[in-house]
Amino acid sequence: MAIQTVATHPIPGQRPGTSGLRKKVEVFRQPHYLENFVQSVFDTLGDCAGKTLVVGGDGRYHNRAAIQTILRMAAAHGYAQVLVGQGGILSTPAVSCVIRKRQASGGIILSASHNPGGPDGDFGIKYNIAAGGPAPEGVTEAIYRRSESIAQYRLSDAPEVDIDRLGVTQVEQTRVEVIDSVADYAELMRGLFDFDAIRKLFAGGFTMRFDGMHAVSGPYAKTIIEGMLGAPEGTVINCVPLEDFGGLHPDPNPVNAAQLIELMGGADAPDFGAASDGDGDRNMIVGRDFDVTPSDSLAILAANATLAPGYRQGLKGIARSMPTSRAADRVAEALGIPCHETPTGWKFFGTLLDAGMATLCGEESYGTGSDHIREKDGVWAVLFWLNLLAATGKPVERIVGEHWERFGRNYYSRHDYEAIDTAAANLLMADLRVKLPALAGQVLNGHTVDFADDFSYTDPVDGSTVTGQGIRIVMTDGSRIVYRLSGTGTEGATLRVYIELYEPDPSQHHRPTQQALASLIAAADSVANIAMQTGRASPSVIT
Ligand code: G16
Repeated sequence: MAIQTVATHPIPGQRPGTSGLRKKVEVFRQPHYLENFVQSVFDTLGDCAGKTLVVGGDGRYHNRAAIQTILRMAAAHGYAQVLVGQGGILSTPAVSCVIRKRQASGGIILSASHNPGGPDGDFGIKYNIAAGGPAPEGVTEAIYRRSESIAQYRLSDAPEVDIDRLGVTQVEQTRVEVIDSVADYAELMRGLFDFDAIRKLFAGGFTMRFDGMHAVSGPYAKTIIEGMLGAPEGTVINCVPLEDFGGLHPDPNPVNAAQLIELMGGADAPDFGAASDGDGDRNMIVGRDFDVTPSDSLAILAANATLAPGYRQGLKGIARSMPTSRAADRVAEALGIPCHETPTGWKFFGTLLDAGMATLCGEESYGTGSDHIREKDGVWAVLFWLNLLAATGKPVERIVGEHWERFGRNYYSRHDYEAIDTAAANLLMADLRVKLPALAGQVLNGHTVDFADDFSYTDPVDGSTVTGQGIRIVMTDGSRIVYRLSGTGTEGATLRVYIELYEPDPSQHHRPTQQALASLIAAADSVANIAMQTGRASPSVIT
């Protein structure tokens, strides 16, 4: 074994987005591409000697090859220990859990989350810090700047490590341990939820379908839901992670998880349905012929948190991303706790969780989580719902209906215009910014604008400020229209339009969502000239 130094040159465009660096697989397979980025991470971190690094991914195409490269590079940088998930598999929440439990200095996650996999799909990489969460902006920007001036990288020429076999291999001075992908995470879940009550629920004939979408959560759900909680075999479907996710799009929303939605709408629907995404940090909750919006899910978990043993002592606060509906704000108000509004990106919750200012966090993009780790957590959210169903004995639809009766309903929808021309998307946002000052006081399809701005955020813990985080038009009746460009796409630009309407009247709580939001949807289109500026008559995806 010997450590080699390889000459390289900067490759443009290695700036991490909302959640790490995501590109097409073919981009990542270019010579030096992955190595440059990993070297930039190690250079930014400084001395790695004596430290522990966690490495794992969602099992998508290129995961195994990338892990071997990272192991050789970590060994060349003097890490004392690297912990790798068996088969290269670790869900994003499991990486966060292992970093925290084993006091690692950080971790590298290989995933492009919900983006499609396979040789023609996407790949991604991100660095998580010692607290277990995604590196904050300051760190990701430093990594990017380093990638712009990189001239060499170092790696060992050691042979490949057998990552399918549990155990220890020595690579240079580094102890590489292949660990069980599920064990630490499953143990953490057992401590948070009432497993006895959930076991009784299943023993009593309660039925469920969890769709792993051939992505990373399958093994976690199988071990915990079928194994530890005794749900019958077949409860967890599509549970083997595949390099191309079996051709499915592992984005758990009613559009991409159509198979589950159809099942839940049929005569033989199980009592409860759930799905998770590529890397296991997102979740979708479905009742019989009824899907729960992520914003409502956050609010409902918050309102009922004390039913779960891990949250019995109550919540310190709630945090949600700006475009997420304000349903959680109403719960926070009733509980007398703060509700923080952050930019999109789980990384913005980290400081609030570390400082004990928030216990639960959530995003409209099917992400929910808590201070148990520093990532959003798909299986955790499903177990929380199971705990809630077991404790109340009520079906999903009733729990949600009763929540609306108590707090009012925040009708909510997101319209995505995917893969549009980047210049056109930037122009649309720039034009909107120009219009902002004149919007206050205007009446848009019956909704009076209270204020309109481009969201900026100052972190109350570390004082860091970010600007340009999305345009919001807030109405006096509590409705909102929000526009922002996605930071996770890999093709052109994706415009996201988020529409929210607050309805306090219970007699109006059961209208079709798009119908209830129609006046705001039309206003959103005309204010931004979406059809004209993007050339698209309608959104590509409505959730
Ligand atoms: C990531 C971030 C989330 C964000 C989501 C969508 O999730 O961690 O905080 O809400 O992307 O971001 P965008 O609207 O910019 O596409 P994931 O599950 O993709 O890692």
